[in-house]
Amino acid sequence: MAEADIALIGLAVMGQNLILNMNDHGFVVCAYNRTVEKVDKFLAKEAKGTKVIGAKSLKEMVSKLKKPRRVMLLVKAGSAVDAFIDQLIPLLEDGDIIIDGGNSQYTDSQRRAKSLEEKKILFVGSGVSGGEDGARYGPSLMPGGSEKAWPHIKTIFQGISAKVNGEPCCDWVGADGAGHYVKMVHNGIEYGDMQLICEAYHLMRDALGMSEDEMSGVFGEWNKGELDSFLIEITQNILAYKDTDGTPLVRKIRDAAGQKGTGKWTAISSLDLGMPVTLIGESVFARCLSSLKDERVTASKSLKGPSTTKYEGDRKEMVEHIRQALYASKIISYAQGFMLLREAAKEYNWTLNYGSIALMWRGGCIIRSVFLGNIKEAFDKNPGLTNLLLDDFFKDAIHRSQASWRKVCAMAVTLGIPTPCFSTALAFYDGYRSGSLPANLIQAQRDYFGAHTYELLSKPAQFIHTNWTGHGGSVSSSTYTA
Ligand code: 2AM
Repeated sequence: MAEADIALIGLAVMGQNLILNMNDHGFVVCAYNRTVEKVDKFLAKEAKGTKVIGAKSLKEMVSKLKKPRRVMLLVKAGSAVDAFIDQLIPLLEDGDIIIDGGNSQYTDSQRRAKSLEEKKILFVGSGVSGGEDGARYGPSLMPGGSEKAWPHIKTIFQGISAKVNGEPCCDWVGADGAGHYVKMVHNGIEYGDMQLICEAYHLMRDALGMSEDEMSGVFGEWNKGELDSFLIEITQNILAYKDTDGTPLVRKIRDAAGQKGTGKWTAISSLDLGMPVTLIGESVFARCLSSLKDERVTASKSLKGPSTTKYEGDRKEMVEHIRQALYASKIISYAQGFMLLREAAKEYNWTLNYGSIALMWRGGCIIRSVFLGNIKEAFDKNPGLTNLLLDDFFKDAIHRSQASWRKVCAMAVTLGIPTPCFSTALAFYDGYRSGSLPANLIQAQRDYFGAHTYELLSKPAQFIHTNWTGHGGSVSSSTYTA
């Protein structure tokens, strides 16, 4: 009997929690897993007393679904997704929907959407963020793909997603891989936010000599203002957390950061599209540098820095400067993230609604913050906004905080404490607001050694070659574009 609203394949914790979330919202879910025993286990334990049903084969699962059939995959990204899609195709009919809610690369979603649409099956690649808790009680959902699928999944998706002031943190993102692309940029921004918090922590710890409890208090204060966000909140809690011996646990954790790749993908995409998303790039490299722990320990014994890392001025004032530096850098990071989204939309023919993307990130996900509400307002006010920095709210905020931001970067450089993201954000800001950069000299150098030509300020779009040395030819290189 066709009784289930949706099937969900993949009973790891994210899948299980999404099923229970859907059940809470009145949807009947049919659960399936490659290792079929997990279905019975789930029904007998976590899903006991719910309306969730199970299936022992894909055929049985499909037979239990209302039409058009909705099948959501929450399995390991990569070949497992393709394997399930291949098995599902012969079991599905025209207009049925396959949703991939895993951590897939957007390029895979682009490929899958195209090949499934050729088979008249609708494909949705959806970003799902918020971790286990989000999946259970309200994730941020970023669905993209075959737009015809949206009316059939909208009620379920917006029903189970996080809400902010009653508005769902889920909306249609765009065609083919747009959902997974937006999720990827979300993760890149998450890398940046985390690194910015770490730089603030590093300065407070090493330059200001603050204890974990003191720093926890500072993050608690920051969380009451414009930096109010999930990541600041958990940082407050982490710093306050004591190990069994009463000392802060964070102090004992090896300072070598792991990564799963989504930050790196964002950086790669920004290089591919020629967008200066410098803060996310630096945050990925900061993790890479941290993971060279043994090399760093060796180097620390021979490479000298300034004689002290201690700041001698007013600590309380400097804490406020650091807060402002963090806020300004965060504005730059999001401005860069949205620059990347805009360029990707152009490249891949997506119609992205930037205000609605900000709302999707406003709740449910790891980067959720009050700040994203301000971004949504900026795009609501002006959907054609070319850069977040040009919005009055953010422009004023940067103007207010930039003196502090410069002080913090100067202090970090003087004391030899690395702040790659604070610093790159400031360098970007100063570059972006420069009508004149020294790239005229780069053009001259390129023309000098490679006859790559240049344009004159007075004659843009006319490419000229100069014979700089008096020898060599006056023939320009027109094919060399590296
Ligand atoms: P399993 O329980 O049978 O291992 C997270 O790992 C989820 O992805 C699990 O539901 C897991 O199924 C599934 N999974 C991982 N690799 C898979 C593969 N190659 N084929 C099918 N499912 C896979």
